[in-house]
Amino acid sequence: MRIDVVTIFPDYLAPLELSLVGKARSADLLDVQVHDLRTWTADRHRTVDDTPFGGGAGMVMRPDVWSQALDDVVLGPESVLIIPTPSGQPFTQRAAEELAQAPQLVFACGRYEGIDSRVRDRAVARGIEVRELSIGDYVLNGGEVAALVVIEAVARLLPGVIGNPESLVEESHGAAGLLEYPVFTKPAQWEGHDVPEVLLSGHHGKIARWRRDESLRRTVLRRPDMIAALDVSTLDRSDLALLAKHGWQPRNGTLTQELPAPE
Ligand code: JCQ
Repeated sequence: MRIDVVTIFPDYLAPLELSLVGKARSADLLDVQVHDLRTWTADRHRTVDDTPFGGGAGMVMRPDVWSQALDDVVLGPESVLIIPTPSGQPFTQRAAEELAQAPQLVFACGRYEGIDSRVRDRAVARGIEVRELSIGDYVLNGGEVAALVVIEAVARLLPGVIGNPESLVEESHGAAGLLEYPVFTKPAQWEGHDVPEVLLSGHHGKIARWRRDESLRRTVLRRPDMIAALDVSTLDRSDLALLAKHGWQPRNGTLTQELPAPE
């Protein structure tokens, strides 16, 4: 895969030299190029922004500079243009899996109040797939950190990047739709905290059941939205019994939470 990042702060992308993404690049599994948007300015001050039409605080990134940059960087009709923004669709593991199939990802990292909306419209009009993505409900100063997040989530899905691909199927936000169970390593007793006995038992059936229960319990407590999204046909009787104890009842193929009893 080829990834291009266009930004006014190329140094912000330095972590792409490190760790898993850095190794994927060294192994030629991934080609990452970071570009300074100001390369495509035409004036002496290398201006990338201007005041917003309609008034208001802050500045907006100029469409002419961005279109010059994207015309040079986007390779073809299979490329995906990603614009990190708090007003984008939520970035999820499913989105990472889709993006991992593309031959090229181009990240347009905006700053100030964002990029003139016609940059997106023009790319769409030219048949380029554009994804405006949010990595969460908070505001960053620019798209660079969000681009790092998306790149790391996608890079680890590329063939050959992770040694044991088995570890990609069991983890949180995998197909099961549940959070991961808690994990432990040696020593079995540490500072008065013991590893749960079942994990030392060698009884693989009991261990699998315990882990499943812990995943369900965690998801109930931390992410009720994920419980509501479960497909009941993927749940066994033991799952349903645990969920019932937490007030979740199957109804029409999904789960609904019973109302707390009135006083
Ligand atoms: C991404 N959650 C927050 C901020 C405007 C393209 O326009 C803008 C981009 C940003 C940077 O992205 C975020 C963000 N997901 O702040 C403002």
